[in-house]
Amino acid sequence: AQLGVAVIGIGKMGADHVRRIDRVISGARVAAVADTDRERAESAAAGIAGCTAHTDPDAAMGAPGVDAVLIASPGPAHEETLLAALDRDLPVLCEKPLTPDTAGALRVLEAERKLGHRRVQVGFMRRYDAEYRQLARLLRDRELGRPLLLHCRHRNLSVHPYFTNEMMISDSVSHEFDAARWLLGEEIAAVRVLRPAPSSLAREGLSDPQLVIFETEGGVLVDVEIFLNTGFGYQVQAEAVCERGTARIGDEHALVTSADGRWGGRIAPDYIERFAAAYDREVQEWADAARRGEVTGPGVWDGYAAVAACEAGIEAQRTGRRVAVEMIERPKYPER
Ligand code: ISE
Repeated sequence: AQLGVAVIGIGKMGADHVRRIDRVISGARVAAVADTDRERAESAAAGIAGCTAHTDPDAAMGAPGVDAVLIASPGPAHEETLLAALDRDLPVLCEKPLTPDTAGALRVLEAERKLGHRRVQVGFMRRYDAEYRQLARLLRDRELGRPLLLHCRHRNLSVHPYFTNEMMISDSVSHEFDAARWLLGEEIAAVRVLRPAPSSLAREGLSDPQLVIFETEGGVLVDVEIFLNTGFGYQVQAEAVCERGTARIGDEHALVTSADGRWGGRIAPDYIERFAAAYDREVQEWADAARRGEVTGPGVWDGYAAVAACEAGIEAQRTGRRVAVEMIERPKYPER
């Protein structure tokens, strides 16, 4: 039988996931949608056979045919929906951030631990990107020796005027925190933030770009250029510097044209396009695992670790100091 998914939050990401579950992946269908804006929910449900529209996430989770939940609402709304989903023992795919702060993340961690099995996956889609996977394998197998440095560039075409300095860490750099933990297999120990004189193209008050530098427990240094108003496109790049060589991803060399005395290629405008294949694979693997009663992707612990690093990052941004990441000891946790 197909996995009936309730999609909570029909913003940019939620709408894309509805399309993906409806038309791209196999073995799953959209059984319900919820959005605080009723019209949005109704227009998302229209045309999908058997899909009901709701304004209340809990009503969507309880709707007929719902076996799993995909949470794509704004971060501050995640905790309540996560706890309700765990209460119903439903498999969850939750977009990042897991929660806005570590206190909330720990409550989710505790609820899942009490349930006795893993149910929640966090939407760190870079783990499903083909190039990231190649880099992860190379680093894990120590093909170029031990990693020493990781240089990251994370650039957006533009962001909404409501984007804050804090969100540059919690919404954007959270991906590098997770990617670094996953690529290097180590927790993050401390974070620093440096800010150049901002671009005049960023809105007043937004310190764009910023340089976020962090250390892993094993002493690898990671630097992240976070630049959200580039005006030219969406770029996510990483270069690992290892003892015997370097490895680099995200250079977009897919198609290079030569014409009119110039050579060049296209830059994706946003994450929806840049990570389309990664999202497809992420949601397909999540749904396949959910049908077997398993979670195979990044879980609550990974979500918590990223939130803890973000908290330190925001403090470092505010104070200009090096801030240590504080985390609880990893609890004994069910494997599946
Ligand atoms: C957005 O929320 C994302 O998750 C994107 O991957 C990131 O590039 C962007 O900066 C965030 O706002």
